[in-house]
Amino acid sequence: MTDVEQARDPVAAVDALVAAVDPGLTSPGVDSSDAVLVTGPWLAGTSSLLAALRERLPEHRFVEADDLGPVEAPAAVVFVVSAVAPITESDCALIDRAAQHTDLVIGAVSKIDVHRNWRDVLDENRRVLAAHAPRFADMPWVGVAAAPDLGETKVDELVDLLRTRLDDDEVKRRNRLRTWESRLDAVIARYERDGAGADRHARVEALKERREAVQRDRRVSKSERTIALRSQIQQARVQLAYFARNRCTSVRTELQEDVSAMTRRRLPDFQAYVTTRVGEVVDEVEAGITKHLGDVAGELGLTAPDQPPPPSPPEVPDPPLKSRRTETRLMMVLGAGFGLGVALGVSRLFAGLAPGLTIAGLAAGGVIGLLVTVWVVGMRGLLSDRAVLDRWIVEVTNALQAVVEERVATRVVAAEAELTADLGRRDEADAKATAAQVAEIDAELREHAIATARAAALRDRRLPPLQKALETVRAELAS
Ligand SMILES: Nc1nc2c(ncn2[C@@H]2O[C@H](COP(=O)(O)OP(=O)(O)OP(=O)(O)O)[C@@H](O)[C@H]2O)c(=O)[nH]1
Ligand SMILES: [Mg+2]
Repeated sequence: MTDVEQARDPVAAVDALVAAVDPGLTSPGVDSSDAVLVTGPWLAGTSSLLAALRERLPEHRFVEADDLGPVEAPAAVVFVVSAVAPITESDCALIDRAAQHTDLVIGAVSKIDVHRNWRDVLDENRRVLAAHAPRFADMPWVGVAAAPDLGETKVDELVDLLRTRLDDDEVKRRNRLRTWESRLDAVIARYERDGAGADRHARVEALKERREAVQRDRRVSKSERTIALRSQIQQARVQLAYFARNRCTSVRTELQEDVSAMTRRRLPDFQAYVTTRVGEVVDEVEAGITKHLGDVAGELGLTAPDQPPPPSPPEVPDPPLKSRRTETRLMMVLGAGFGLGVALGVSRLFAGLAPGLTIAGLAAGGVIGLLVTVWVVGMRGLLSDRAVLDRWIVEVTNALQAVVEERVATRVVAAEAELTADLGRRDEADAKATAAQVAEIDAELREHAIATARAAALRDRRLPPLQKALETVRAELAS
């Protein structure tokens, strides 16, 4: 484009001005269009005014916000607000957005046919907007009635204003300057945001928190598991010892009951029976230990400890029944004496009652005396055997108790060692997993830091020319 053409085209002139500051800035990325944007808050009367303007100025294109292209800068913005009340903060945000690429903004207070005090509202609107942004301090304001309940439409002032301003080259120039201003503002803000890592801030914070949480969880679970293992082992020790003692006590009671009802016939098999019962108790306690330790391991998520070879039950010695020779002989003598006494008594009784039966009496006395002797000796022997067996049972069960208690102690100690080792292995695996997780988080944090540093470098490089361009544009707008 030649200088002459540039002088004729105000848009090209402004673009050239900016490019002179920074040759990289060739276009603001927004096209200057000839459309007039008519917009305003809800129910302000926008559509009515738009229709009226289309009728009065058919040579111009009027659009509502939805009809405007995304990169289209309108030639003018008519901001419609109802005369019913002054504008609010949200209306200010609306006008900011509508007029971001356009310098020519005209305020239109609508429905002035029904609101007599519309001039007060208009003054208040002017004041509020001027306070909101200095660029709106000098904007023109008009009153309109595009769809009055009675009488004619009143849009003449607005129509005249648009007619004179829309063809003004100075207005076009200022519109383009305004487009550049808002674009440069946005680009600078973006560089600053990226350079400060604002968009990454939330993610970085979340990552740091996760890192912290991962490490804390690991520490807590490690110490929790160690404490749990210790207390479970302690409990196992106490409960299993109690269980073993209990089994011994009940088997002793059971066997002692058997002894107190002992007969001669059962006597020979009794030792074998006791040996079987002792073996059963040893097996029961062994099974109890295995189950309890398996449960402990299961509860802690560890492998159940290995089962050692079954224990050998304690030796059951012979009951000391045979060593009663002297006592037996003594019993024989006493029993014989007792029998002789009975025999004499019986034969005397016969002789006294019937002297003819003396011989028969003698014989009967002898037989009865012999029977009594045998019975007394036998009874005495059985009672003494029972007492011996009772003591023997106590000895056997004491030995049994010592064996099973020792078994409990050994197996609990072994299980403690095994479970602790397993826990250590698991802790190590956990530590590895945690370290991998933390490393992953650290890698992402590093990436963010690098990206932010890069963005900061880019910002430092790009900001000075952009700021210079913005200053130039603002100076032009102010002049
Ligand atoms: N008295 C009077 N009423 C008007 C005037 N202009 C619009 N209205 C009424 O205001 C209401 C809204 O008018 P619209 O033109 O549809 O307003 P809008 O801003 O396009 O409304 P939305 O698109 O729904 O937000 C309608 O009931 C119109 O009749 C006016 O100048 N005088
Ligand atoms: Mg509408």
